[in-house]
Amino acid sequence: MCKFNPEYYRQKARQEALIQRRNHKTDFYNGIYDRWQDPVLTREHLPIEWRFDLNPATNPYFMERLGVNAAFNAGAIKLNGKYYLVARVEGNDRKSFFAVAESDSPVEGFRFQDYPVILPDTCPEETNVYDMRLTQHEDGWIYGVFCSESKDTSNPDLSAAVAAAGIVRTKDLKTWERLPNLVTLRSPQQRNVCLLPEFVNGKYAFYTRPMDDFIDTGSGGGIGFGLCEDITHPVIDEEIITSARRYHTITESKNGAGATPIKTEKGWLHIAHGVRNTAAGLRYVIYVFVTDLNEPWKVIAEPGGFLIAPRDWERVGDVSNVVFTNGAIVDDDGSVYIYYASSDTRMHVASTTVDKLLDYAFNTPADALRSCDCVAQRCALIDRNREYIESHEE
Ligand code: M1P
Repeated sequence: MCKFNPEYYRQKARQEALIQRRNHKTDFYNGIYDRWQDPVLTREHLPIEWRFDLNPATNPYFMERLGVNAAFNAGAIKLNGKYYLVARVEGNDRKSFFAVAESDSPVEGFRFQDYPVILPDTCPEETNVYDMRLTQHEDGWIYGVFCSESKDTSNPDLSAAVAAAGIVRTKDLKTWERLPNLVTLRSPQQRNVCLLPEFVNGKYAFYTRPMDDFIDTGSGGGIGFGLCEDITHPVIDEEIITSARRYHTITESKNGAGATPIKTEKGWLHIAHGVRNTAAGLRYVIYVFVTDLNEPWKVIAEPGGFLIAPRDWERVGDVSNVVFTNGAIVDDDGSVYIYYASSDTRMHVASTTVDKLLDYAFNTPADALRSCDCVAQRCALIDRNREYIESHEE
């Protein structure tokens, strides 16, 4: 009998071509960031051995035995010169898990490691895990904060669930120590929680997302901020709202922390997500705000509108009309790579620089909140441009 099914070689070759494909900037232009043509991770990047039984004796038809539906919402970190994405991989069975992909390049060539992340199974009620944010903390650990989802056993509704923030830590992205889930005394549920890389007043500082419910944030007013004394018994009492939800803006339905905040000379740069409702369902976009370096709960700049919204084929996927980020990498030369998923299906990259993002954050007008005032904002821009053109005419 043949050692491998011939299809194995075909699939392997296709995957190798996909991984080795060169990526290119698209001609999309807004002066703020570049969009790259090809997704950096898709379900087709998942190793063949994770999906197929390669033994022709037990798999004569070379069937996919454990299918993978999507690879998306990846945390990101650069370590020892390599770019790492810790992706949310979703099996055909709807359960998500984490898997590390690495590359020498920030925009192409990501290859999954040999095995998925093995999380210590310390939480028997946990059904699903997803959306890890990675923080290289000044205490020397790399923390991964993610959503830990369980069935709400107090609610007879079959779909009722509870979201909490799970915490792991590692030094090498290979061995992971699980810590207890974060307890937020004043919020029943949490998702999109992210750890700041530095202590604040000697404490661990988290951006949170207080929620009354699993999907709806309810009375949760936006992205929260809270301090915790001991990360091995993580408890947050008070949560202060930083970037607030607002009526008729991109954050009306909800918002949430995205990539781990980037420290800059002007403040902590946040690349977060905002959600509004539409007749076609929720629409997720990515936006920016900056918080004060010394008081990181205080927003000091928040440009109006979105930074990245779903475009073209990004609009379509398992949960359409969604772009979502939980990872970005800053390189030594100030380049920023924003890793974002489209429609809960695949991962893309957009590239920019810290300088451009700060210029964008501090010089883009804030949301004027009313059409009338938005028109005034736009007319002011037109006036300034007309003046500029007139004064520079030959
Ligand atoms: O389906 C869109 C996103 O929905 C959730 O985000 P939020 O809690 O802000 O609604 C998350 O489950 C995320 O994984 C998902 O991409």
